[in-house]
Amino acid sequence: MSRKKPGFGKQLAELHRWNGWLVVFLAISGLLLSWGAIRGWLGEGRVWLKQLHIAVGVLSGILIVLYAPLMKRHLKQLRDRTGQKGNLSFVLVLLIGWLLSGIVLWQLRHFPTHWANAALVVHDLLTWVGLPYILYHAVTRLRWMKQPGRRAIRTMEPQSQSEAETPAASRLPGPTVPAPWMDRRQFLKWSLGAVLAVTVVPPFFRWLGRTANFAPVPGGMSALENPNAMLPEPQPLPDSIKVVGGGAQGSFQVYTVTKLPTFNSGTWRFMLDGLVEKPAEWKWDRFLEIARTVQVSDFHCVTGWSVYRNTWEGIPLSKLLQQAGVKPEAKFVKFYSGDGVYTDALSLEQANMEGVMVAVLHDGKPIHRDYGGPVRLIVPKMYGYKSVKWLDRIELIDREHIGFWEERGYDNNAWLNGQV
Ligand SMILES: Nc1nc2c(c(=O)[nH]1)N[C@H]1C(S)=C(S)[C@@H](COP(=O)(O)O)O[C@H]1N2
Ligand SMILES: [Mo]
Repeated sequence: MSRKKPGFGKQLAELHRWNGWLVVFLAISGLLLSWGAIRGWLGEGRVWLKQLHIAVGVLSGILIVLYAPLMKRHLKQLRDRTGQKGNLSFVLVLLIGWLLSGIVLWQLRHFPTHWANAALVVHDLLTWVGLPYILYHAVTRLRWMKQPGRRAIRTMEPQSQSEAETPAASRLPGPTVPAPWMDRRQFLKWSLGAVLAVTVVPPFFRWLGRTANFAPVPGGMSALENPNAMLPEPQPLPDSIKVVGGGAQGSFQVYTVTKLPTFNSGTWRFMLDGLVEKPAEWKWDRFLEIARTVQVSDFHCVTGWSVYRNTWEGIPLSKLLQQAGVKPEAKFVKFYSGDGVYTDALSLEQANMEGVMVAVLHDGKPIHRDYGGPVRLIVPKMYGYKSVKWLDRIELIDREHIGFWEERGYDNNAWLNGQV
């Protein structure tokens, strides 16, 4: 210990301090990014926040690299302190796990699609376990908790013993002071633990339930629980009834940038207009008369989650366009959501790709309101933000349209990995 090179301890302390602040920033920005309810509210800020989160993550990676050469010596210093060694290893596993899964999520286009899903599970799991731990570690080590002089209750003990001999006037106010069963520090530790348990454990289990939901849910979501009052119910084709995909694996997140819209079959309309020979508008019952087909496809969101083997039933977009008669000037297809805010677009060529579908049923059931029902777009070869929910209008246009998220920084090229 005495031969310690001057500055080693200081170096470690500096690294620890910087790392602490980076983790604070990463925790706050990460929680904001994963909070579905504020997606729309953050808007463009969300894309910036994500970039910043990535940049700070890279910085923390650099700190790990800087720490690496010091680690051997640090471990030697801690050789008799098992607790601190355990803490150190746990924190390193956390940081490296976050870093590696973060890199996959950042560069998800360059990895197989199921890697992103695994990385997201790891990133989330480490957060649910690691963040409470780090919070606890930080708070219990704050200096004010260690000051013994602040443990005021203990200093009262002798007074209560000598109570009998003391004149009434000089007694402590009130009856005898009971011996404390817990000192201030213990009390704070336990209450902090309780607060963490209450705030972190339930969302963790909800998350676990969602992640573990990799088996088809028997019965799925019934139309009765569906807040959209769309009658008649669409009658599934035999392939939908059979659920040819075997049932979706994974769970959709409920993404929306507005309040969840609700529809009813009395007022709902679907429009196909713009540069077409035969513009059309359908009511719900007429819309259900258009011939549908069934396809099985995976669904991927750029934030990392996927739902595999969805059985979608709907109208192939190419068929709808063919029936409407696309005018030669038309170059792009614009999609409008019934939420009144969200839009996106595809080139005519992309819109005519196989699998692009105006979907009405998922796994043989009407699409639930939360997931874009009664009608949503499905573009299996592209990231989920092209799959406009609550689709109620398709317009043929002659120039490019930049969609909701693309306007806020998402790549207009939404092809899944490996394609351009
Ligand atoms: N109207 C509307 N459509 C939308 C979105 C949205 O916020 N509003 N989010 C998009 C994104 S980024 C994804 S990944 C999928 C999510 O579909 P889900 O909410 O059914 O899981 O919908 C896409 N379509
Ligand atoms: Mo997404």
